[in-house]
Amino acid sequence: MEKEWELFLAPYEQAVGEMKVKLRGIRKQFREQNKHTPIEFVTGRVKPVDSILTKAALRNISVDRLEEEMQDIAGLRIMCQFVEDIRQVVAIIRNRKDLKIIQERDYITNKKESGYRSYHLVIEYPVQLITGEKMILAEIQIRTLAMNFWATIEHSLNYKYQGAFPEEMKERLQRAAEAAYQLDEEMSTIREEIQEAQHLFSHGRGKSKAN
Ligand code: 0O2
Repeated sequence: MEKEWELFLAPYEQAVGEMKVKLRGIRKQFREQNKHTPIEFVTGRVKPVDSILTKAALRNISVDRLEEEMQDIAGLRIMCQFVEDIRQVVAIIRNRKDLKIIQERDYITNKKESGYRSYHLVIEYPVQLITGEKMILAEIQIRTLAMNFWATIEHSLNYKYQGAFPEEMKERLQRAAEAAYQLDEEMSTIREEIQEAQHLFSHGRGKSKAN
């Protein structure tokens, strides 16, 4: 990689590294307290230079405006077991003092035409450099394991077909997205029933102890 790009991307690498530690820290705290963690796992990446250049050309972003106009050079992804966990993760992130949410895109309520579902946050995150503080834009994608399964496969097929899916493939992917949605719904129902049963059980136990 050219030295100039390496220098440009260094603060983004730092931001992604720090954010991964912090988001994994949330998961650790839930586990330590024996609570259901809304975060199953976290990944992060800095966008490769060739992807930055392709996206910049596609969106008419000039290279000297990348810092201001490309929001996902630093990208974090949070995977959750249940759809309900996503709201909880957003609420936790909203409460943090070390970053600022500047945009939210809810592709769960409003899924994309492709079938893509995820909750996106664009944040401002300050990194401390030897030259002082630098504000970095980063995108956090929050999704269930089922949404991630779909998006990962669709993304790699997209790469293969360069975004120009044959109509049949497009329809199949839309149907697969619907199946992933149904799976999330079903899992939520199962979860609710388990929670209700646990509540009844502990309530019942409490009662018999009192008697
Ligand atoms: P990468 O790093 O290859 O994932 P838009 O103008 O709506 O197209 P914008 O403004 O860039 O998009 O922001 P958006 O939609 O909030 O976020 C774009 C990112 O969301 C993409 O990044 C993907 O990671 C993900 N994404 C959005 N739509 C889809 C989709 O249909 N399928 C899949 N698999 N992922 C999607 P990039 O730029 O593709 O980069």
